[in-house]
Amino acid sequence: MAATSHKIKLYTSHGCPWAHRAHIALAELNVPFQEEIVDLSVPRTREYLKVNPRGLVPALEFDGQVVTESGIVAAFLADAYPQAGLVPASTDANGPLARARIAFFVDTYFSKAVGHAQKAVAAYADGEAAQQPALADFVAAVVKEIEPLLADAAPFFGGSSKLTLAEVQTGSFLLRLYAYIKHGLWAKATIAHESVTCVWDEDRVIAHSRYRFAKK
Ligand SMILES: N[C@@H](CCC(=O)N[C@@H](CS)C(=O)NCC(=O)O)C(=O)O
Repeated sequence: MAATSHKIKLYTSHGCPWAHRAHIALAELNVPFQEEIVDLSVPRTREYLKVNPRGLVPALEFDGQVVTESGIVAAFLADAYPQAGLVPASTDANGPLARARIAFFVDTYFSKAVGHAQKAVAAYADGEAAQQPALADFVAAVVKEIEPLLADAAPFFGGSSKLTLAEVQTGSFLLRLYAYIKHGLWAKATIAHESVTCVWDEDRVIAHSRYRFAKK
């Protein structure tokens, strides 16, 4: 698709982390688009169900064609505007591998880690002890599944402040994760507990991680 102007309309709800993916992508592309807020507190209108029969947000109308499912919407936008550099084209020399690495990272984050975080947050009302098992599972999944991918990520994503499709797909969930911790819905007491912090040297760990995950 050439860099001509396209008619873009995003059906969204600002509280939805999935729809948020499309907003991140569109912000990075820096293209004008029309926005329609879908009220999720009431049944979907007949008009909206014609756009997206699943009744979910986001839905993207692009030159009259509808694309749904946030991961597909974000990847579609990245492909439609290759000049934005969110992901290399599959025809680039390094493109297929970079695309595979990004897709695997995103898939791993969502299939192995996010569910545990959501489970821990869902147990918020039952107290910190009830959140512990899911929290431990989340940390274990990050250590086992995510960290090894970050170590090799730098040539493909995460190596600079420039967003790639990996951050487009995960950013809204990372925002929520940090906000849950900040506002005490998740893990705040745990990560402050002296048994947890007894061997913790934040500066040292961060310096080591910066070194380990630096662009080689
Ligand atoms: N797999 C979908 C999930 C989208 C989704 O679950 N959206 C929620 C809002 S966050 C929704 O539309 N829910 C409909 C409802 O609440 O009735 C995607 O990635 O686009």
